[in-house]
Amino acid sequence: MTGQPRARLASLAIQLPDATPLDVTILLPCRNEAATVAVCTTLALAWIARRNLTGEVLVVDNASTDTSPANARTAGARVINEPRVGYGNALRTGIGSARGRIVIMADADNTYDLTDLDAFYDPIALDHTHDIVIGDRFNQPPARVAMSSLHRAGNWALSALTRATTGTPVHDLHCGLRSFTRTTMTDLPTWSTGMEFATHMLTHAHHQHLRIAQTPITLHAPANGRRSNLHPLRDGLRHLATIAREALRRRAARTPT
Ligand SMILES: Nc1nc2c(ncn2[C@@H]2O[C@H](COP(=O)(O)OP(=O)(O)O)[C@@H](O)[C@H]2O)c(=O)[nH]1
Ligand SMILES: [Mg+2]
Repeated sequence: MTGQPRARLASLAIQLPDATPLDVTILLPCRNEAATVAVCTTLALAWIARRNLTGEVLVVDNASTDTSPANARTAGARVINEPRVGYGNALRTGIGSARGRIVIMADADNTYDLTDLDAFYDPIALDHTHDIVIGDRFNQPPARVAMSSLHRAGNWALSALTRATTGTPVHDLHCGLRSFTRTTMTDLPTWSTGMEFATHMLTHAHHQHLRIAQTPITLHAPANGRRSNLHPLRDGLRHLATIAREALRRRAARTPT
């Protein structure tokens, strides 16, 4: 080997720590979750270690006014900031920055079980049977689902409407625990900036003929006094607008020109 290529290799090696792809990124959008973001980070890192994977926990903070970013960093997360508020903005930025080949996204409120994420990793990374896995919180008696009747009814109705109008075969369309191959979401159009991102990601996946798996999960109650960032009326309307937009897109794609 001549001196020249060796020098080039050496400079590549210096950049390696940031550029090396990892097996998995656990992506946590976070807005004022100081009480729980550290425990979520710790549990997710423990799962990565137990599975012997290379991975990271990536927290995308959106103008939190509490100590969320510092708590997450102390627990071992990589923390980035997205100045534009919104669940969709945060997740899109996180997907763009993720180093993992597989991305598993969850809430930073410790309502999803991060101790065992096998069902969100294996079908995509090991079995190669699916491209995206979505949790199903309704695969158990309603009394065990830690969700208000209003949220449950809204979720059920919007999920049913999405299935009927866009063909997306998902029971629990708003579940925040999901996984996918990172590259399948990098071309997701950017208009879904808020909670409607949850619907958009899945209609997009269906449109792209991605193989979607659903797996039953348990939703735990949030910490005492925590209020959801979900605004039923505003976010319900945004989901409805997304469904209409995606249904029209499906119709246009089917109509011969
Ligand atoms: N970065 C960021 N995260 C958000 C925003 N809104 C909600 N989140 C986070 O997204 C996740 C889902 O929000 P959450 O309030 O739990 O919604 P719910 O599960 O439907 O009640 C949580 O981890 C929030 O901290 C936002 O505007 N920006
Ligand atoms: Mg939540």
